[in-house]
Amino acid sequence: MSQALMEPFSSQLNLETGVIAQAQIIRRTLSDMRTMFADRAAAERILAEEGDRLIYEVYAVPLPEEEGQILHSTTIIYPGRVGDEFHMTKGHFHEKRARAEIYVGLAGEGYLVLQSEEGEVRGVPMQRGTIAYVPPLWAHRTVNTGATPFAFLAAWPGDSGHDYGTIEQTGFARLLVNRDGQPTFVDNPHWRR
Ligand code: PAN
Ligand code: ZN
Repeated sequence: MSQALMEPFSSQLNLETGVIAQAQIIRRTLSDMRTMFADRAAAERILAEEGDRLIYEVYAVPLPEEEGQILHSTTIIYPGRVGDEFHMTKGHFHEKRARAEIYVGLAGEGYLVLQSEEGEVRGVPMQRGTIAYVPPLWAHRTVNTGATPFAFLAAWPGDSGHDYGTIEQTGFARLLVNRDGQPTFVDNPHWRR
């Protein structure tokens, strides 16, 4: 069977900021995630008093989402909190649960937070130079626990797909919050399987 040849290409990544030139940019603001932070009253207060707030950006290299491709993008999470909870991504399972992913830390500091279908949670600290591995079957989210933008590069199989609905419904069982200036995992009061 013959397959059409794709032209090789490269992209330019700014290693200090995480910005990829000529990428597709997705911006997620607080209003996109208003029910995902545990302190929903704090989210509504920010929206009413400050207006909407940029939480994170994704710079994606455009590629077909199909088997055999390696999709890649960077994520930049801006520093801040909603209530005590640090700014974070929405988080997702891969639709094909058996698809893994690699994250490479570029700037700032944060955590990769993973959750199994059974609700077990793990946290992997990340900084510039960290290679963090998301094994098959784990939902994953990243959290900026620092005072500067947290940026990382991600690469994953082209046929993974993204299941956001499960996490939107259940949330993560544990949250990363600020306790006396330290990032600390606490139980999520809204958690339900
Ligand atoms: C990452 C994420 C990115 C944004 O590239 O898509 O960090 O997070 P959400 O997709 O949860 O909004 C990845 O895990 N791709 O599979
Ligand atoms: Zn993923």
